Amino acid sequence: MKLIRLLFQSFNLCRLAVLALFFSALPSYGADVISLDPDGTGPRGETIVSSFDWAPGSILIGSQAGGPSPVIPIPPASTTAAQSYAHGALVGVHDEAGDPANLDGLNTDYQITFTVSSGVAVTANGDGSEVLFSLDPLGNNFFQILYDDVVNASSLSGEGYSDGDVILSGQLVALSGNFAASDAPLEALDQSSNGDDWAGTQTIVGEGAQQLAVLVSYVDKDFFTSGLDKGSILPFNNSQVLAFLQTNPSDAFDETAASQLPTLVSDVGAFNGIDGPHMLLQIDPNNAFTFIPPEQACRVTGGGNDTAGLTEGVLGWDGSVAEAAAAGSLVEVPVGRSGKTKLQESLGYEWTMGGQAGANTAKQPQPKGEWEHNNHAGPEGLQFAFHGGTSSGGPGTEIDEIICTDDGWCKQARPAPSKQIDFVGIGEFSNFQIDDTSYAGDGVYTFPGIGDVVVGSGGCKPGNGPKSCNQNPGPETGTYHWFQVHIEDLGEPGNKADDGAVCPEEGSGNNPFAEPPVVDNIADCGCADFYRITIYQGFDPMLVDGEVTGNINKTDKIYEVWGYLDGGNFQIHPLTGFDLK
Ligand SMILES: [Ca+2]
Ligand SMILES: [Ca+2]
Ligand SMILES: [Ca+2]
Ligand SMILES: [Ca+2]
Repeated sequence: MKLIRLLFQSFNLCRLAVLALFFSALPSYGADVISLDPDGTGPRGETIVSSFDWAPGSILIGSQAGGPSPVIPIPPASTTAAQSYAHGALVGVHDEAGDPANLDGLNTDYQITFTVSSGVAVTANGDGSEVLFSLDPLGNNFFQILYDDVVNASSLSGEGYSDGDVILSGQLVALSGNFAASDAPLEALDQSSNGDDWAGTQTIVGEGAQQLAVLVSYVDKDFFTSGLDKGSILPFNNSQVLAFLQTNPSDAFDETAASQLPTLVSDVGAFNGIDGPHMLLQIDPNNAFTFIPPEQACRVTGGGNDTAGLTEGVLGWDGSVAEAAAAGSLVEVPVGRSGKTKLQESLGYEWTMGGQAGANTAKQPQPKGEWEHNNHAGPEGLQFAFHGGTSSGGPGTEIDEIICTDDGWCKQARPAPSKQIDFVGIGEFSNFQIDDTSYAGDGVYTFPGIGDVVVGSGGCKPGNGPKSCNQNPGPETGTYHWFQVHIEDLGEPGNKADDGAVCPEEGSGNNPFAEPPVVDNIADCGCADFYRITIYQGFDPMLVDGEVTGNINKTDKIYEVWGYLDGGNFQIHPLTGFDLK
């Protein structure tokens, strides 16, 4: 029974300091009001709601498919992959002013409930007295809100939470928080007002708090009539306490989104939190609403294998790059002066790319990302670096618009609203080299028009001062170029295709910026991540208040390569609070 003693170590300042650091890295979410019709097509009208107040409910911590079993007791100084299951019922809302409000008929004529399950990584401190929670994307993951005109949710049996109509569904995309056991003696688990229904089962005592975010993938517009859509975020705060005082510990939980009757029977042993294999806690969640237009609800990072180019916690690009190559091809080259030609194998192209689109970076003022594409080799000696956005490109270069297509995510990737993303913007070349004569000897480059590129000054920029211009003489900017990037986030890491996967050479074919837009193609999750960049003929930029104006060419391509990644990884993510500021 060493763990009992371990669990009862007192909470100390050192652990509080760790927690403060942990919470400082969380994204924050702006709150919006929604219009809710609580009975859908029923007789009640809609009302403005700023947040949902859920009644105290139950959460079960158990084993994750493929993970260690049992997970309780949680070993000190370790991280355990677990699975959580929870449910609860709505008791009230807050109105537009943030004040408590009732919904007419709630819990008498109808009921609104939720069920949720997700993977959770549980990290215990050295003496096991406190755990930190984070989202484990490998676990099964669902969240749903249900409407039921039968009022039948039972906190003790755990039944009746999942048997209504699904009016909102989504996935948990962020989770953090803690639970700390106190040094108080064991208590009865079920101390709710109707007495002990748990036959004297005892529990450790403690409390914790969590922040969570649900990415919405479906809303029933009969209920959520405005202010919420596919791609929006539900930010939650939650408290967990032991023992149960406000409600009953539940006997059972729903294991899947399709479940209408709980099938996972709670088994906490004689001592909840000590015996296992499950652990129960009383929860008390609330959630607000963050509206995001569905077509703009995602962002992307790309780069190295380990990081996908993302600096965790900062959400900027870490500077690492992914890589790919276009296969060589046969080109006709002249032989002698007789006009004869022969087929010769070209070298193909090799390139690396990385960056992010949709998140802020530390380098203001371009708020919507940065992208870098480097062509390292090609049949005409083509080499260049191309930058869009932030100070790595010229002033005013930027990522202008981002559109996601192909709902959902591939199992091995983290929860995201979409599998494909396209973004367009303005960028600039540097370190540009191409042979004077074209590879085929016909005076025409493989990419006609690419020879007209003028590179930027590489440091002599407005705002950098005359000293920089003296050291780096040249034009303030080179030619500016409209560009488009298309990414399919399919593999994780994105450089291996599965046997039997259908991976078209030119990708899915989606192009939301085409006229008319092409958005309905579904990519195969068995493929590696896919990338295409298209760069258009340059124009001479004019900067007005830092904004690029000029005759932007969006029709004549001067460079386009595509392919499945040979190394590195793209990750499409839901927008976080960081991205919304
Ligand atoms: Ca109604
Ligand atoms: Ca029900
Ligand atoms: Ca009870
Ligand atoms: Ca990927």
